[in-house]
Amino acid sequence: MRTETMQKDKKELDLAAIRADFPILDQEIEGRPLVYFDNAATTQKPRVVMEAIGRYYGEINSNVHRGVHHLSQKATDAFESAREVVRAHLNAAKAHEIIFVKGVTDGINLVAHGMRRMLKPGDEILISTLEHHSNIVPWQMLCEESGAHLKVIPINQRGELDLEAYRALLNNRTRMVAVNHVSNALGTVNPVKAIAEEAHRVGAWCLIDGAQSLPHMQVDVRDLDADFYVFSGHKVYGPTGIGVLYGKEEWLEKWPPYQGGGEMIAEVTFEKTTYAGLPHKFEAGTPNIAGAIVLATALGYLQDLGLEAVEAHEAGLLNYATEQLKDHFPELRIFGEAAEKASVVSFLLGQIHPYDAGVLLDKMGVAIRTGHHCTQPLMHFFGIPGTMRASFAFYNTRQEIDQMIEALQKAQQMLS
Ligand code: 7TS
Repeated sequence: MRTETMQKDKKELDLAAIRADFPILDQEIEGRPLVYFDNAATTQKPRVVMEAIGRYYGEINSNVHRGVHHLSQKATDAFESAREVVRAHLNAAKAHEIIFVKGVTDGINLVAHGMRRMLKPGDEILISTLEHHSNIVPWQMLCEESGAHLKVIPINQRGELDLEAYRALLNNRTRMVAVNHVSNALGTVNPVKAIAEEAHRVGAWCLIDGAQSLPHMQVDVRDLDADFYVFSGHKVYGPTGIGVLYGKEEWLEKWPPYQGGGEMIAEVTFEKTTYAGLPHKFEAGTPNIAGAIVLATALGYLQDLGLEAVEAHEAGLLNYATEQLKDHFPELRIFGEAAEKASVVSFLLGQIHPYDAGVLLDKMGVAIRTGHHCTQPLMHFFGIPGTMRASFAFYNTRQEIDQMIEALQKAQQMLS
């Protein structure tokens, strides 16, 4: 597409060209240039994504898989092509292993639902201390219903999983190991390939929550040997309300549908309904057609940039931010100092409440997230109510980090 303008060479992104693709970034908040460092919550959308939404509704909007007419055929083709784009992006073996869902939360709930009938009292589900609530609560609900037990992989003070403890927790009652690939609160990159391998050794499945990995790195579900991998479109520069559950065919085929309705059936009588095959069995009702099509556009944009270049740029930002924070604020505590990290720095500044600092930073144009980041058990581990969190995307710059540091200095003066 516009690869030549966006990518000077394999290693360096053309930030001016990239930022021109994101009009929302070019604005002032309270008289200061907007610095958007809340990318772990949601990412901004490039022009091609916004245009693709308009094109869908302006040119081919129609329902899928049911019309004989022209537009329905076009919408169906575009929707199924999007599934193929996602398959290729994740290197899944088959397009019907890609299920369109609302997002990570929806995808994990689908998996937990699928496991309902197969769990026995005493079975075990393993998650980690690092998990987002959406990778905790569905499993708790499943355990309550089934009599299975929820076990938690501990972490060390740097925010890394304790792999020895993980191995010790695995046993022949373990049915599922569900962990995030990258922690949204600390930025820790977890060794998910090794985690999946260990899980398989005891016959357990491995679900990887990819909410925070897909935006930042090339993911190959077959190389990881993930049984399930979930991600949200809005965190990879696509729209909200669309996400993907990848699941190995051999498991998904055995499961009952998640929801009943149109689209997911083979034949319905009042006596008995037979279900459609994959992927439709899990996509009841009219799906988010535009969302899926435009998600493919967003993934295409990321591919055009080159994930190696994205990773290198973001690693530079993370290192620079970490150094600058440590240099300017001796009393600053960073939460999450894992050897492998991606795009997130979480911290507390002396006795300053994160919320107060967040409000003042906003007045200086800097958008960060403050609070528990939907990881309350992780905050309990550190004995804190929350942190300030800056999370970066490929369109962010070092100058923006300088603006955040300056704003933090002012906030500190005002609050202490
Ligand atoms: N898992 C992880 C690791 C996440 O970071 C998030 C969202 C979710 C699951 C849930 O994703 P959803 O799209 O279904 O809502 N994380 C964040 C965050 O860090 N700040 O706001 C949302």
